[in-house]
Amino acid sequence: MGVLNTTPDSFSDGGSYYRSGSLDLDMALARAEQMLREGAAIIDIGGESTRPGAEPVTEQQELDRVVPLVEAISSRLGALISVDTSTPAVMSAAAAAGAGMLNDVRALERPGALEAAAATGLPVCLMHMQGQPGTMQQAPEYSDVVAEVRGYLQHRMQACEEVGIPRSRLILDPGFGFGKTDEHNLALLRKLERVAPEGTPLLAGLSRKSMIGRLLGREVSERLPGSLALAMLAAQRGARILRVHDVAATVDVLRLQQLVDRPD
Ligand code: 8Y7
Repeated sequence: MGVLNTTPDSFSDGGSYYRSGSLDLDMALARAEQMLREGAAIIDIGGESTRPGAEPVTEQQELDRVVPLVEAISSRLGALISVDTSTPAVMSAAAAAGAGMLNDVRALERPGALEAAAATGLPVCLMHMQGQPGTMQQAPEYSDVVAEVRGYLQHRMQACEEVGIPRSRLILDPGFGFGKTDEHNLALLRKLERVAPEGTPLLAGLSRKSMIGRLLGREVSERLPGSLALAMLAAQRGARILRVHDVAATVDVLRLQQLVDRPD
């Protein structure tokens, strides 16, 4: 899954598709096309930055950023598009514009999100987060992070099933860096298989994250080697989808991992 951010304030590729304050559709399309050429199977499009301190967006701003891009990519490139949103109206509009999957860092907890997601009929990624984006890193606390994340995701799966989103349409994600210390993130990665019940696919987002910065002392622009190492570790522990910024490099790593780890 390649990341295509449409927010002017994303921490890793912020503003790159903005020209005098508005989204440059052609540039964003070119970037999506490049990621597909490099081997991405899914393009993840988001219109709300979850970075601490990011400007809150209105529903209309999110719609304006996301919907035209979903429309352009689905009609011109025919790619599988995931929409990173927690907003019910954006879920409905994105599905109508051709999105093939929903990615919600709030696991459909916003009022109306469960029902809106169910009505689209699309697969949904449910991510765990402790707290809210602005303050989640202040003092994350767990007694058993793996058990708590797994328990939360199981609860959300149940809530989905109750509104008619079957288990077979769900993907689970421990939410690396979302209300977690480095120790929490490391424990979740170490025990990744235990985060999801057998048979439910796992998604992992580790690309360029600040845990790499802290553990290795690296700026965002220096985090590719760390990102690749964590991508491979996650794949070896059962992650089926990796959310990444550097598609070509990650595909190389995964091709080799699969050649070595294939069942004999
Ligand atoms: C994740 C994510 C982000 C993640 C899923 C970043 C939108 C922060 N991270 N979605 N989104 N999982 N499912 O560092 O880990 O890219 S935004």
